[in-house]
Amino acid sequence: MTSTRPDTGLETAVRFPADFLWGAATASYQIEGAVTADGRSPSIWDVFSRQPGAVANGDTGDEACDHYHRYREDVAIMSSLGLRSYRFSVAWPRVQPTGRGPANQAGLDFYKRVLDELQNAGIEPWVTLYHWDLPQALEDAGGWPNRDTAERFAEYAAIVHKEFGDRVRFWTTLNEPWVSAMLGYHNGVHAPGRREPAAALASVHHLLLGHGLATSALRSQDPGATVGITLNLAATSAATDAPADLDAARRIDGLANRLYLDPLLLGRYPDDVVADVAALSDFSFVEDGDLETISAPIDMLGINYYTTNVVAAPDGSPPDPGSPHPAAEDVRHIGRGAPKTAMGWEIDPDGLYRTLKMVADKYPAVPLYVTENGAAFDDEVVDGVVDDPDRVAYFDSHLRACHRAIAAGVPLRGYFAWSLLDNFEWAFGYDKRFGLVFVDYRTQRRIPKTSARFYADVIARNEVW
Ligand code: IFM
Repeated sequence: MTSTRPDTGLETAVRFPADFLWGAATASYQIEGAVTADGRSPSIWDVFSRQPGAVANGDTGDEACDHYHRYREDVAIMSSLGLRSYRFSVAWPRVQPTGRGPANQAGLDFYKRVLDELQNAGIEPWVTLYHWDLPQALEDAGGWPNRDTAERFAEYAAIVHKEFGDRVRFWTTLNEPWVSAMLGYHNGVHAPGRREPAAALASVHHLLLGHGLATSALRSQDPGATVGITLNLAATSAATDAPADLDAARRIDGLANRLYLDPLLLGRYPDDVVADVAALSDFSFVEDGDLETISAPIDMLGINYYTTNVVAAPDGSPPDPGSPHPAAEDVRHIGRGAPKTAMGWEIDPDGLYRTLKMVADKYPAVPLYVTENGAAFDDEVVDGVVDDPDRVAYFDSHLRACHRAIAAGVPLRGYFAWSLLDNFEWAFGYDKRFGLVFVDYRTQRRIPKTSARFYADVIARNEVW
């Protein structure tokens, strides 16, 4: 067959269900550029990325992959890979520049053009409504720690859905609320760069409330829409069976996974996590009826998976000032000694299996999608070619983990590679490349990597062989 099969020693072909949805994902600020075009206002990332030292090399999303102007070429690439679905996010500051009030038609029109192109290519669009580019005007009014932002998000969601609801079946409200809350408001390594633990916890609630309110707005406009949310989840285990290590794992699992899964799928915040953070917040931001709104049934849950957490009890060393975990900055994060990606993240395909299984076993049944999975490596162009065997092996092993999960009864319905293109990797700027397709940022030339051919083969065959 083709030459892209990695030499993993795992030569058993694993076939996916016939209707498995194969896709790739991107996000608006990471690829679009054109940050002042057609009435778009600044987002928190436009402002944050200009703060000295906030982003590697002082990079910004000003140009990014210039997808705003090159979307036709990009959809043609998707077509050549045989993608069945494309998951992208809509930039709130294009649609509602001040975060409230009437829509900016010119901003909506850009996404209409993208949808036209996808429709012509027969690629199913999957819209994420919020992938971190909050209009700066809303941050100036308090940002996610402010309850009104949840209401504003639902209003914006309704505008986007009213415009595109006839053409878009899959709707993700939020991408990775943990990142928005904890990196944005607790350790401040993401926009808006605040280091306010209590505000971070309020943000968690208002993000989830925004999800619930938006879900209800979408449903009232179209009861047939497929609506869900995407969480970044990571199976978390203790370094040893010592009770103190097990308790450290409980704390991090609580903050990283259960603080989101429990309210969304069980309708309550986990008591142990609320107790762990009691010195920071009394959760008085939770109002009557909020948890009913947050836990209204969803049609699917998106899971973004990159790596796992292995943790150990505090050992008396100073707490990590950069920790994203409020009231758990003293927990130690231990490596397993596995190979790492260029992000320094250990490669643990079995962790994807465990994460999917954990959700399927512990929570009421809901169709699952891996809405992001992928790896950054230090790619190079040699003679016009980008050969990325490490990324091919990463996809191969993680897809096999997905297949194992399906075989074990997990209702996994689709998989989206992160990312279609190399792009703006937030605080790491353009240094980290996650794409199936290499982007030369000087010329905007796109070069599909070996992993793109591998993934295209997987899709065409509906199997990893
Ligand atoms: O690039 C990000 C994406 O925006 C959200 N999920 C994780 C990716 C890799 O860090």
